Amino acid sequence: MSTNSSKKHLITAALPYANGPIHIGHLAGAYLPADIYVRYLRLKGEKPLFICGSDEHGAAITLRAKKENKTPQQIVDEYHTLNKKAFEDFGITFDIFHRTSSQLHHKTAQDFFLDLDKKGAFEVKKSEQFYDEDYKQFLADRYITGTCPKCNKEGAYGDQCESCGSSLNPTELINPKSTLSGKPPVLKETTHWYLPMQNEENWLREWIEMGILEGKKHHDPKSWRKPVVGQCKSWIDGGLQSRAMTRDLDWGVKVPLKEGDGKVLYVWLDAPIGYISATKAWAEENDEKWEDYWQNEETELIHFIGKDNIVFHCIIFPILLKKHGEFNLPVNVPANEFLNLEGKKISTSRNWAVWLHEFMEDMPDKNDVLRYALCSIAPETKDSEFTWQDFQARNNSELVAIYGNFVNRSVVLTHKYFNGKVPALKQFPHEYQSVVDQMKSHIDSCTQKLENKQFREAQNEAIAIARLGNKFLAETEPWKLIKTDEEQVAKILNLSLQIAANAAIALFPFLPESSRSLLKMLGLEHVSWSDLASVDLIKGGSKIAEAEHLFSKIEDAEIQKQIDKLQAKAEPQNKVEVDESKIEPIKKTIEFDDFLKLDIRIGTIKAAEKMPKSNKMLKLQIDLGNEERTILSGIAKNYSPEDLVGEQVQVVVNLAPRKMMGVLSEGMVLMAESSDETLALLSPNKKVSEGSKVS
Ligand code: B3M
Ligand code: ZN
Repeated sequence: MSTNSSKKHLITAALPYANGPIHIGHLAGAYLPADIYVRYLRLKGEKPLFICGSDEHGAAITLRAKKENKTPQQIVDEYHTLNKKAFEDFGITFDIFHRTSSQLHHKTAQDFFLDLDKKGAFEVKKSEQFYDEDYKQFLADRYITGTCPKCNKEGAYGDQCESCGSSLNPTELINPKSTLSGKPPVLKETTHWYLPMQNEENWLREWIEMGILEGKKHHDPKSWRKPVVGQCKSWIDGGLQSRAMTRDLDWGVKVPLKEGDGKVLYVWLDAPIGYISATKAWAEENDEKWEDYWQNEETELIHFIGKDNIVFHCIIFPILLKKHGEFNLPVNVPANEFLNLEGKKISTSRNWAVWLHEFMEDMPDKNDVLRYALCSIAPETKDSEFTWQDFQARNNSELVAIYGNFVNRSVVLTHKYFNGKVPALKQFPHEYQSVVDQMKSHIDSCTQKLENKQFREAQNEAIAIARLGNKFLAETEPWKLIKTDEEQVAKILNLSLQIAANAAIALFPFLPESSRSLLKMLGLEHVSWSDLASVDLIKGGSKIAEAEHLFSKIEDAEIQKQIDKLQAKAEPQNKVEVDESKIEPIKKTIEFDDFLKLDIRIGTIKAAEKMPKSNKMLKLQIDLGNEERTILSGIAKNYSPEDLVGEQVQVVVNLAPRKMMGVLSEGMVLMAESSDETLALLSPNKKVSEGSKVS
């Protein structure tokens, strides 16, 4: 059977932002499934082109640079190198890992933009946007923070609230502030190039719902994942709108028009074009034609991404490609859902993540195991969860106890009974036909699942081959039989080794390193997917190498260390960034006697209410043990009255009473004020009796 076809495949995996390292969520979301698929295609004899690179523009990069006091170029250089290595370490076999800061990319993106502009694809419109007067610049959405209008949490970004996940417009934020000056921004007029997406609704719907493009069958819409189609439909149903394709920013691909001076292309216009420029760079290096991949209708374009990128790959980029007119649209966009970690959402800012480069330092020989564990829980149809315990169990009870054990027994026994020579058989041992049938059925399912891009189930079918072999050995017990029936043992071991070879090939896309070791052990070098299901892969009489352990057990202590590390390095949920410029200078030194003049006591808040006509003041009734006092406190923005009842607080009780807003306030409640003006009450860290002295 020849599985080689003339069809070309262009496989892309989302270009990661070069503003931070890669974590397991990224790997499970896009890179691992893409790599599994590409390895499968290569084994079938196809020559897929596997493209990726760093996304080096956008406000995510400039913000990071500002935070670290570096230039954007320094940031992208640093993370491009780190991430490229992480992908190599985990066996992600891109044909090229390019960069969007390269000249070739800038030129490609500018030409693309100019082409669309000439075709009249854009509307040039003036609008009012937020501007920082101190810094004299327009503010990218990410540069504006404020209170989320949907969930009321502070710190929402101009484009999205990370607390509730809503996408926002910067003008919707309550109390918007520029992250540059910290001041409220002003609205100022600016010009941008907009893509009127509302005009594209009809063909998009036809393309996504029916797989029809320009009257022709383009792809099978049933092959698309339901959540992907669902998200696209709900975008279209919600009404597509014009979206600005340019930004006022100085980091990015410059708008190649005189009127666009000082502006750059929107990062979501520039980044997907990165797939095209990466293809060009690869073609130049390899003496190939990039057009074969983008402009030949026979080529299948597939984008592997995470679910947060669906609209860009299924709506915006396809519109751009179609407007250009000479490019293929993707035949599938197998987006994954999210991977959670130990019960929580993975969060870069809170350092709740397993970073690939750190994993590699801690467990340098477990890269295949991580691939296996992540594929076992791949979030293909719904969010899933990684736990260290599950990782350990997958290793110890599946890879070590089943696959490793089966291979080891087969190889060791062949050495013990037959001097490492594969016993030659005169004919196939028909008494074991059912085992071979079962193996074939796992192989067929595995192939089917791979074709359908159901990698989690495909891996299950592949490991089932090893499980079958392990069971076969356990049931036939050649170690007992050897005393009485050497000929039968020869048959058993021959078949075991053939099953092991099949497992190695079927598992190759998932566990490339261990498969390579096993194939080497069995003396097989060049294998292909079409070799599968054969029980004559290793020739009788050929010599196999000594057994080597493919996997090793992971002890509890090692897992506990990882769990502790995760907890220890995690930032508290509500950590407030330190803004040094706002830390007040320390006041003049005082004498101890001056300090003793203060009488500070612990009191319990018995009642709290808002002061009429004030959004700052609360009126508190505080029990000080031997008396109750009324005290006004300016904490209404940070606490609601009902949250305060029962709280213990520190009160300066000998402060002269003051009349405020018509109420006599008899003391002062102490609190901390953080540099972002958040107020926090200073409660004792365990309950004490009312009236306790603070000293
Ligand atoms: N860099 C977003 C992300 O990393 C973006 C993907 C670009 S793909 C063209 O999630
Ligand atoms: Zn929100």
